[in-house]
Amino acid sequence: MIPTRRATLQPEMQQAEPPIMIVHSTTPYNAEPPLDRLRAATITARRDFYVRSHGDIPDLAEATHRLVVAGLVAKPLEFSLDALRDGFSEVTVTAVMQCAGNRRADLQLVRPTTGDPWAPGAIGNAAWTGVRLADVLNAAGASDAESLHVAFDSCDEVEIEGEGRFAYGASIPMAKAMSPEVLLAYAMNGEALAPEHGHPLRVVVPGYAGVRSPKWLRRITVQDRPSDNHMQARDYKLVPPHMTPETVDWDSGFTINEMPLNSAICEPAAGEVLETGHVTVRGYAIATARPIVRVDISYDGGNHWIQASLEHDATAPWSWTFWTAVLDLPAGRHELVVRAWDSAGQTQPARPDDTWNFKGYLSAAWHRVSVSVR
Ligand SMILES: Nc1nc2c(c(=O)[nH]1)N[C@H]1C(S)=C(S)[C@@H](COP(=O)(O)O)O[C@H]1N2
Ligand SMILES: [Mo]
Repeated sequence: MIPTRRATLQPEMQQAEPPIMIVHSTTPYNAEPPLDRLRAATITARRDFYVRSHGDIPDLAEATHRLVVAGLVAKPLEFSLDALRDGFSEVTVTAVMQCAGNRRADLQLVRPTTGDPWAPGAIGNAAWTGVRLADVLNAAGASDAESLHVAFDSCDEVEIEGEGRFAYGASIPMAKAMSPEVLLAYAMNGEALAPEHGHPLRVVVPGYAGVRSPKWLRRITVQDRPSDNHMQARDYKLVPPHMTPETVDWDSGFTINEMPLNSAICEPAAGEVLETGHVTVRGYAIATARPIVRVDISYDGGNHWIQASLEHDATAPWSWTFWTAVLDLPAGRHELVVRAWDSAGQTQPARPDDTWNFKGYLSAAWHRVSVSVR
């Protein structure tokens, strides 16, 4: 048994400035920052970084932790953290981590779904430091055949009704595993990984849903099929809208890997009462594998649009785009709306109704915030 602890009660998790989080559950610990905190800096500080955990946070000692690399490899390997650091070149990749359930609350306005009602805060951007997964796989003599999968096993235990208790696991296709941005990370924003983010070692798969970035990593297996872990096989798939928890056929769903184009208004907050005059609207936009080229803001529910100014670090392709628009709003109620465009001319669906699914995944419709001006 791995010793576990309650995330919210641990003294080592307490920080100088106490975090102000919206806590969806304490056991397991699931929390997201208020949106003005999320928009405060392009690199999200630990105190403002969402936490998505399916079980208790394991208490792992870096000195005794080991990573096993096995399966379809010429030479199975085992590493301590020091051996990983000494054996491979260290790289830092700035990348967004985002939950497939980010913005689920909007889908729940259409019809109920399972899962926590995440606002647009189940996302954060960090500078992840570690070694390339590809380098470790190559050291083990893994084949890079495109039909292979790289499976990960973690130290935390998850309990699911009807499934019992099992260790968290997931997998990614070999082609992504061999991509240079995919890391085995031991640091986040220049500090050792925090317990809630996977200390001492996690996977970071930029562009993919957070579920494919296992925390508290203990084993990598190269295999000819995706992981058979519950998280990979019977969860985190997009299923058609007619399916329910009772009728779901997981094999007909598609695995959520790359995340869709999305954007959200972080300021002003929903329901905010503003003074007449200039109103600064701020938020984020995110695309996968393509840049955000335009962000439109509407002040009247989507009839008229203006273009926001964009802030993106061209050297950080896996980072998000912050945007800002200044509006001049007369007195009254206004529905602010955002939609982003990527360089392939794709944009977000207008209504959450069009993408509703009972798990509440990939909520990416135009984000709407109602405010009043007096
Ligand atoms: N071992 C393990 N890894 C995990 C999870 C988990 O519960 N256990 N949750 C996943 C999910 S669904 C998400 S969205 C991200 C969240 O990462 P964060 O808590 O560091 O923000 O971790 C992923 N990795
Ligand atoms: Mo997630």
